[in-house]
Amino acid sequence: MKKIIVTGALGQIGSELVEKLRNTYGVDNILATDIRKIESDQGPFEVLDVTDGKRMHEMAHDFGADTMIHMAALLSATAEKNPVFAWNLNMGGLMNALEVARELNLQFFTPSSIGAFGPSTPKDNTPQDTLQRPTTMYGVNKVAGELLCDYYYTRFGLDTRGVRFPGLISYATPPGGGTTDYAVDIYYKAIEEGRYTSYIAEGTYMDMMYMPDALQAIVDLMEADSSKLIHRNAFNISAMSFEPSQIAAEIKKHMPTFDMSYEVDPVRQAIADSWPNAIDSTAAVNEWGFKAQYNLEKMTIDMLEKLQLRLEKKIII
Ligand code: AKB
Repeated sequence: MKKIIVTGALGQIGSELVEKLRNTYGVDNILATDIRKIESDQGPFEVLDVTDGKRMHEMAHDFGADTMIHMAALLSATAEKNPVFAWNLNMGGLMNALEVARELNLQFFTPSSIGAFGPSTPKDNTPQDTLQRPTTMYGVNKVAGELLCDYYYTRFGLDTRGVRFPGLISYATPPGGGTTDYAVDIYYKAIEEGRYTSYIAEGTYMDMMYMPDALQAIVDLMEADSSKLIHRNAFNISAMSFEPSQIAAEIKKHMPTFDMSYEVDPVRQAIADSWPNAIDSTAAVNEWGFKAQYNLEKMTIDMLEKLQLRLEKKIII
């Protein structure tokens, strides 16, 4: 049975991941940590600033962890607003986490992103191994992080693993500061106001995934047979690729009066334009059996139903 310490546990992925890990491995085997304090504890929780490596070491040691899942990081749009802070948090936090994992010999997971690609990367069917010259601070952090995780594996034999997440869509925890967040906001606004103004331009394709598939991918990769992993870190994974008018059309099937207009934000549009249209997940499929259950149609049905209930306060994960 694994004993896992999770950083960034109150973030968009972290909050749902902790729930899934507790259901999978048992409540007492998951230590959730975050820089913010949780309102109601559902299991072991500690306040942790990931730039404090000493405290991170103490917590992982005292908990008896054998695994670390390092999620704490700034997303693309926020990182662009404050690049120095983003470097210090994203890279400083990752270095601390890798060092703690090395010192305590923990299995290690951290996510990369489609943000690790840049304008010179092939846009369609983007290969697993390809040109990576991102033009954002977030992208620079992600490429450096991928390389660092590879380095800790080859240099120290640390069992590092990771994926390149696309935009993640969830009804449970709102995202914060990402470029792909429009694909979450649109569902909230559709239910609350019946209309949405997209900050991403029509025709801008990006990879996306529904949160249940993202969480399952983390568990599957961490459980995968190590000898089968050729890449280990930064596996391309995607469940769908769409542009704003396609998600709007899908919502309209269930809410015929829904209306979408555009007011493009040049900063987030430039980031989106530098990312692929659709990445190739073949390496993840072949090396550890990655499979997504949700496409745009199935996700939209689930998202509208669950979000409606949530906004009416009938359901909270
Ligand atoms: C973002 O938009 O910054 C993230 C990502 C794709 O990494 N959702």
